[in-house]
Amino acid sequence: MERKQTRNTILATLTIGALALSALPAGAALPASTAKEPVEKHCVVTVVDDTDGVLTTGPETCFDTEKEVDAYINGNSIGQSAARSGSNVIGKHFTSTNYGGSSVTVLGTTCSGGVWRPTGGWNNNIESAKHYCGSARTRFYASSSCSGSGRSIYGDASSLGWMNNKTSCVRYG
Ligand SMILES: [Ca+2]
Repeated sequence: MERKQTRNTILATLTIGALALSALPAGAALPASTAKEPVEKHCVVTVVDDTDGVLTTGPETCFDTEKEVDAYINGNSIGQSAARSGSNVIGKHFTSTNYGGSSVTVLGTTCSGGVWRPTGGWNNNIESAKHYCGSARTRFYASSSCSGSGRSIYGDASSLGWMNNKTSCVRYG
């Protein structure tokens, strides 16, 4: 009896939850033109702490375009592209293949083996990456501790292949 009541309570909770979820799209009631695709964003995160090789990044600064990211990084006017050398970029990751979708650029100091854990919408979402670590590799792991099997790149990668949408930890160098 008690077990059944518990089960009914759970079912009721699930039903309410489902109703709440199904209400979200209807409640959005956006104009058709803005309801099609998730809006792409291009963000920059900066390493603010490196303790024992774990890179902690500060709040995201996001823009509508990559050009704005480049300008932000270079401190130049919008329209100038970022120079790879001389910047502090240690990685740039994209949520779709072929450097598409949204992007997150990681500003750090060196590619000396530090690890960064993608947070929020970046976690389990990376599918391509541009490489900024010179001859050092950048390695993508499914494990949030950057252990176990991973996929290494030594140059730009238009697809992470079997690691697409699985990265929870990135090691630079
Ligand atoms: Ca993705």
